[in-house]
Amino acid sequence: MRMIFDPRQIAHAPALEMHNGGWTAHAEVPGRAANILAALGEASVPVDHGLAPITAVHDAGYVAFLEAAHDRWLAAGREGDAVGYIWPVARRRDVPLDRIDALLGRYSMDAGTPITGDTWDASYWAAQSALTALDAVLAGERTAFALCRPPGHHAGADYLGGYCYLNNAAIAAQAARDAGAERVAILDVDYHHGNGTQDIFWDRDDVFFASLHGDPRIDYPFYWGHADERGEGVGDGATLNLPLPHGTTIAPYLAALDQALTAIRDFAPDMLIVSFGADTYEADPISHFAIRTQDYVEIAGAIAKLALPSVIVMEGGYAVEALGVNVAEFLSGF
Ligand code: OKP
Ligand code: ZN
Repeated sequence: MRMIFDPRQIAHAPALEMHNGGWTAHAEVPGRAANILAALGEASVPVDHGLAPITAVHDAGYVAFLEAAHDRWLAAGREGDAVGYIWPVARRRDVPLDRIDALLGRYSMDAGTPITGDTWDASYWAAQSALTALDAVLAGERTAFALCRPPGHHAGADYLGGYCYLNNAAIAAQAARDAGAERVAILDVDYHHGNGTQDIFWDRDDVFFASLHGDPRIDYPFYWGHADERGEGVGDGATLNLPLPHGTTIAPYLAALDQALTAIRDFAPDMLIVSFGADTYEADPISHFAIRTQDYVEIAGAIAKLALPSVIVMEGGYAVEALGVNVAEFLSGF
């Protein structure tokens, strides 16, 4: 199976995230990619597809902000990573935003996703990795794996959050549409709900979004991912959310997965994008399911039975020592 990764995805290393009222060491560390690479062996570097497929999904103002944010932060006399501290909950939408702090609030959803001097490059090349994995599948390979880091599924058209800056899965899905796939399904099996992906395709009927995740009544990202969210307008019914309780083991997980796979079969897509997070793992430090290493083969095997051309995009997974093995198990199931 083709694996895509760019070394420029490593340098992004935010120091701290806001956690339980204080700043703690950031969970989305460069060692995640190193551990996966060590388990997989060879990965090839992505082809540069430029900005167009990124701005086909993301707001141009947001992309310009993301690219310039850390320079503006430094120009404002700050040091370290750029993070917002005020969010436009009841905002004036007509006031042009000038201060970096105002922009950070406008274009972010949490304080867990700092922008470093290396964030733009890492995010850009993670997106290019997803696009290059898509190329392989469009050229006839059954499955390709994009080792995306930073992850993407929490990033919306005009916001960052949840360790995510550019939505790699959404960018690949849109690029698949633009390359001629008429219907694309995204299956999100990260522990957390893929709110950014859901938002991006919320009112569309050409991209189906299905997600299994920790119940947002008790888990991040709280404001999305509830079972009654089904899409809107022509997109009504093209979103499927399957929230699951803490402690979910493989049997109930596979039962929920079966529901998602049935819905995807009914949608009859030409292409599948899998947002894969290994943070469903029993020993993940920030998540609460009980999936074991050997279970990933079974999960992947069930997905592979769809027999669709599939692009697998890396999302979360924070038990760093076990991450590479869990990813390798998942990919072997394909
Ligand atoms: C990213 B991905 C703060 C918790 C914030 C953010 C989780 C982001 C997960 N106490 N957690 O979906 O793996
Ligand atoms: Zn996650």
